[in-house]
Amino acid sequence: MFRSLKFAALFLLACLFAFPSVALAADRQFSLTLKGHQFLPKELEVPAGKKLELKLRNEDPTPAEFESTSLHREQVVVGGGTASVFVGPLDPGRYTFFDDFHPATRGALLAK
Ligand SMILES: [Cu+2]
Repeated sequence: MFRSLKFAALFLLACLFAFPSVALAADRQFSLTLKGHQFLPKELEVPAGKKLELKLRNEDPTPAEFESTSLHREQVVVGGGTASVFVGPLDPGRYTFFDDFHPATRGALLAK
């Protein structure tokens, strides 16, 4: 299939860059948007017992900090930017989070 081992090695290397091993399967990725200092959705249902990636998107022009005491996570998201937070495996339950820069902005993960 490959003309040389060298080509095969380059191909494998290209694949590694295209699909970094840290990425989780699509069914483990969940999007959380900040807009008008509100979390969308306000409550996000996720599967319990699995490692998850929360993909944060801040559509406000000001920076935000996703923070959760129960999840032990803290992640700054610049204005107009994105960031990921990895959580879990979680026990079933409700895990609240907030924007530490705008503490009235609150939401929760519902692990089922
Ligand atoms: Cu903080």
